Amino acid sequence: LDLENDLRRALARHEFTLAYQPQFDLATGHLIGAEALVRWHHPERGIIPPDQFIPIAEETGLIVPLGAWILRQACATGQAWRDEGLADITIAVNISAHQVRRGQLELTVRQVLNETAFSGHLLELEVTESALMANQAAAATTLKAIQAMGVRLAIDDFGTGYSSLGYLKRFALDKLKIDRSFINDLPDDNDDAHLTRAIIGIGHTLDMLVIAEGVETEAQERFLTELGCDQAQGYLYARPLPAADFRQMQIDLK
Ligand code: G
Ligand code: G
Ligand code: MN
Ligand code: NA
Repeated sequence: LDLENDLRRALARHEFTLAYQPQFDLATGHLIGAEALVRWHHPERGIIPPDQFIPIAEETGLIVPLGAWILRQACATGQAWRDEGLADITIAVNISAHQVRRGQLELTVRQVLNETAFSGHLLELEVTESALMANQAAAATTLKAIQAMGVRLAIDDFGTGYSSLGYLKRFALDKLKIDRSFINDLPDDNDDAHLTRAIIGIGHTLDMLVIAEGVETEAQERFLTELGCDQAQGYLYARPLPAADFRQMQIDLK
């Protein structure tokens, strides 16, 4: 079992692909974005989910070149869809704490936007609470510079980290993603219903858009719409799709 060595070779061997999960505006029903999610097609083991190799990539530092590849691939794909005349949508890319800390992120984002001609205004970076907490001063500088390119920042898995609410004020984040653990038992679970309402209130108080992840049922969708949640993503709409399937979905929705 040597995933680490395999991981080192995987980039050069083009074993990674991105899947795209659609995001919808709850008020209009319009497709507004896609979250890019990495997949590893291992030659012997088949598809390895990111939960099993992202942690290794983080420990070994391989997340830096892998993360740059993911960002470039996502922006290039987004630009290819624009070149085809498909409607503008946001492309959301997950960023590890390690990528923020290593400090090359600002340069990488700048280079990728230049190389791909993708508009910074259509790019969203999803960071976790731990990425923001790790080195607050440095992270704030890096992320502010990235926002100056028009790129939006989303706080991912909100409500599951250790952090205080102070960082929400400190970082002027653009979007809040409610973790799917809060969504799962809606609308019946009273605690989750109240927490979700409160989280939406926090997001809106700080001028953030709020998106719910892991939306699986129409009852959840209805409840979130009533609470004024802005956007939703989840199996109710679609699983993460290969790029070709996502493109076809865009054409079908046109
Ligand atoms: O893709 P899945 O549907 O299995 O994602 C599992 C987890 O892996 C997600 O919660 C996410 O945090 C992480 N992940 C998926 N794609 C990426 C990626 O491109 N970069 C990083 N850093 N994490 C990712
Ligand atoms: O941590 P992050 O939010 O980036 O993770 C996204 C993960 O959530 C991916 O593993 C994706 O496959 C998964 N996911 C997306 N929609 C749903 C859903 O409706 N239900 C469940 N259980 N998982 C989902
Ligand atoms: Mn995410
Ligand atoms: Na998430």
